[in-house]
Amino acid sequence: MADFKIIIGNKNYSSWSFRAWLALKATGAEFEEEVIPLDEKGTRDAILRHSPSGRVPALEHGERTVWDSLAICEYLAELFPEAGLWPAERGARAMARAVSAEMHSGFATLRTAMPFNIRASLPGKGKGDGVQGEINRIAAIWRSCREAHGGEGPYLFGNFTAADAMYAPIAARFATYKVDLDEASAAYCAAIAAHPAYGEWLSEARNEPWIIPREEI
Ligand SMILES: N[C@@H](CCC(=O)N[C@@H](CS)C(=O)NCC(=O)O)C(=O)O
Repeated sequence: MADFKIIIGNKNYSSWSFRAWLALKATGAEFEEEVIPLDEKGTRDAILRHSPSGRVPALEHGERTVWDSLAICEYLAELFPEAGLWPAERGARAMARAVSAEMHSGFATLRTAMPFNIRASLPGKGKGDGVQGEINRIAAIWRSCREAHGGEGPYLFGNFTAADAMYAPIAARFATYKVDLDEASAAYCAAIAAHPAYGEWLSEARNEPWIIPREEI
């Protein structure tokens, strides 16, 4: 039996689950996963059996449960320092934490206007008030991380880190809504799209049977 179990929502719709799952994949640890279909009659009780917040993702490690995507990234970074979930250099690490926290606490306008939906193709949709400003801020974050710390690697801080796990679902949203991006941001999205774990999640998302009508715009 694997040491870890991650409790997640539908792969097609749950962007917070995607973040924690990517971080867990980056550790190379074996894990089990349980998908709890969201927005069904029994969803809340099913989640509460694992996660006291009533939200997914949650990570079970023996008797311990860690909930919330960013807390899971921090927990895994402590357990698996060799996975490099945070950059080794202090300045880069501070920036990686800052941009991850900015993602975790922000971009509500974009996330509402452009629901996470892997299967959908909605070019040009989801452009409400304030959305372009948030897209611009995300692109600026990506450019500044890459310029300051990208080095030889294709990700925000060169190698794949928790910051990439936090922003990968944004790259997926930009693909769903075919958002126009500057060259550097488009190259970053292409690097994320080529990441094997990202591809694995997307293909599993496409094969899920559940449809959540309120997430379909
Ligand atoms: N801040 C939390 C947000 C988690 C969250 O909102 N998860 C959604 C799914 S993406 C959820 O569990 N919703 C509960 C529900 O739909 O019943 C995190 O980063 O993990």
